[in-house]
Amino acid sequence: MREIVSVQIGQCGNQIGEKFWETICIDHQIPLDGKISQQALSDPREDILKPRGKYEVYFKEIGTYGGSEVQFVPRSVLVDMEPGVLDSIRGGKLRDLFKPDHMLNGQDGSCNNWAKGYLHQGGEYIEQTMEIIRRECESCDCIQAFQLAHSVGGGTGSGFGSLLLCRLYDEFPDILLMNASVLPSTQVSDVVVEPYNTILSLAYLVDYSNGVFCIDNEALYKICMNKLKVERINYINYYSTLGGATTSLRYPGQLNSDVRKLSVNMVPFPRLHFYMTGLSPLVHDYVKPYLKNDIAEVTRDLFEPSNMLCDCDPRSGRYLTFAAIYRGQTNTREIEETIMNFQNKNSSSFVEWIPHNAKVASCDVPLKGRGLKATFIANNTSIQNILRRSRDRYFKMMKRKAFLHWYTAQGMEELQFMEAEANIVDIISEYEQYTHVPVDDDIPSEFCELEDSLEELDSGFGGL
Ligand SMILES: Nc1nc2c(ncn2[C@@H]2O[C@H](COP(=O)(O)OP(=O)(O)OP(=O)(O)O)[C@@H](O)[C@H]2O)c(=O)[nH]1
Ligand SMILES: [Mg+2]
Repeated sequence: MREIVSVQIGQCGNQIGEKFWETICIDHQIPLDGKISQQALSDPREDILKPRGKYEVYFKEIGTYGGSEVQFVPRSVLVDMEPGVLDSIRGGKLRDLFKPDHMLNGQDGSCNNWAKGYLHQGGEYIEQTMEIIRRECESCDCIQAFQLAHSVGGGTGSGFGSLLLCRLYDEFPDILLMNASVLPSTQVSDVVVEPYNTILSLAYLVDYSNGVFCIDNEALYKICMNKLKVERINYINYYSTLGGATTSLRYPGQLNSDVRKLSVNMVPFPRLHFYMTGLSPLVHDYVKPYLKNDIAEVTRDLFEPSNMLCDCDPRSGRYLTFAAIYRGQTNTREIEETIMNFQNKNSSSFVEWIPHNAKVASCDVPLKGRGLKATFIANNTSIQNILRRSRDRYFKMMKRKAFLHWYTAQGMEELQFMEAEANIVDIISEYEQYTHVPVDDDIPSEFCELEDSLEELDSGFGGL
């Protein structure tokens, strides 16, 4: 079995994480308290509710006292530097699901300060967190990935999240590191120093993560206000992105894939691993009866800018690679043909130097109560617009060094800000480079030299 260990950090990480686990329980038919009686598990009747699919990816089974029940425990660690959010999880719908000693909270918080989350609070809690993670890994058969959920705008998710990412990278170099990272929007946030936290955190994501599933609050806000007419941005669940990406690991499908294969196929250059994610269908309930919900319609919507969880238009950039993962009754040939037609009609949107840049996976088991649904994961160069937006906001404050004293007081040096910013500027220009330059014009010089020397050799033989 190839397991995934989830870590959720800070307020945002834990709030979106709680929703994630609720949905994954529903998807695998595991009750929200994680308990199923032995009798129900051994009952051969189809109508008895039992876990379905490869739930072991996200859950481990523990027999409870007396052996009459089995407890399904999420492979999850919950960390926050303040007690509020974890307390509300302890008293909420999932109060009996998580292992109590996997919920670690401090009292003081990181005060929206990356430096506090990384240096001060980080130093205090990192060893305990790593110890829980090590134990969790020991209980796995063959762990495939870590999945980290956090925001980059606060102090804990960004600062402690960066430290943890770095430690996991050092200690588990063979295990994939996937981040579900929430990027800030001025529409839904009151954190003034967010631009600093974001740039510092993004620089770590560039260097240490293997894949960042970007969840942009700016896009969530627009989708919720304009499309779904709801006010809570958490209405859109991050299950849709990582749950989609891990579908093939959790259910047998027509075309198989797993997160490592996905990563190999999605990332042509190691630093360019910021994914734009999208969903289809993504409509208000009153529109649903008017949908055909067939492959053609779901696929068409999948490429729509308004279905992306990132506020950037994929048409303003080019697709390096992308993956489409379908849930529900599908036909692989039809999916492939539909996608190929779209690519042929919009060929300028796809880089021509990666000939097979689409990865498609499908799973016949639908999400409970849903029709056909698809998740889109794209490595599109327009993601640079989000990075640019973050950098511009950072630059305005940094020009006057506003609020910088909060960071230097924690022991940070200005140089660290400069280095992080330079890293982001570099990655923006790397994405920019692949937006415009046709690669034919850009043949590396060593190839040109090789061609010249072959020609010389040719003419030398001619003279003999
Ligand atoms: N999408 C989404 N964004 C959230 C949520 N909660 C907070 N955020 C965003 O996260 C950023 C603030 O980070 P938090 O996660 O609250 O901060 P934290 O990691 O707990 O760090 P500190 O509280 O500063 O120690 C802002 O950009 C918020 O808009 C949530 O439940 N969903
Ligand atoms: Mg917090």
